[in-house]
Amino acid sequence: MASLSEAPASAHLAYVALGANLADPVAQIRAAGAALAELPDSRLLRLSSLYRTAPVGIRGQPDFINAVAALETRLDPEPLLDTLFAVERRFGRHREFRHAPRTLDLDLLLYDQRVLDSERLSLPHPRMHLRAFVIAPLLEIAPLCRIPGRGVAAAWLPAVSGQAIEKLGS
Ligand code: PH2
Ligand code: MG
Ligand code: MG
Repeated sequence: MASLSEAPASAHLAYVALGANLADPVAQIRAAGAALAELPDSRLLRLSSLYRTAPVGIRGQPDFINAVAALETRLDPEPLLDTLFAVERRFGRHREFRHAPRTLDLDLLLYDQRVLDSERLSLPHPRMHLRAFVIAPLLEIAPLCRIPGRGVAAAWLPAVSGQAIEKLGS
């Protein structure tokens, strides 16, 4: 009989934000979507449309391309974060300074309805509800999505309505 430690890990629902504003960001985000479909012990459930968005909280940078992905994963939050960082590195991300322009940024937004605050990872992502570039693509693929401590994601649309965002055709 299998011991408890050999029992298969259970499946979790995670949402990941994708962002890029260097080196053909549309191609970067498309390729990153394909990379998310290949993550170990995980399955890509949905990938939103791509959105062209004005930089939020930073000045003098090119527009971003953003999207949000839904993943089913058997990885725990921190190992999942490690695999996302590994994908960023494969896409040539160098962490020069906070908010430096990037070829690819993958942010873990939600992991089930888990609340977590470790040195490396805060769940839910602490600023996700204040960013049109997260809320709009998230609602496209998960209209009923809830953010722990913040209520339904849709309730935050008015708060981000001043941020420039344009959905790209496919
Ligand atoms: N990411 C940030 C800060 N500002 N603005 C937009 N439009 N898109 C982003 O992905 C983004 C941002 C920090 O990671
Ligand atoms: Mg980010
Ligand atoms: Mg990041």
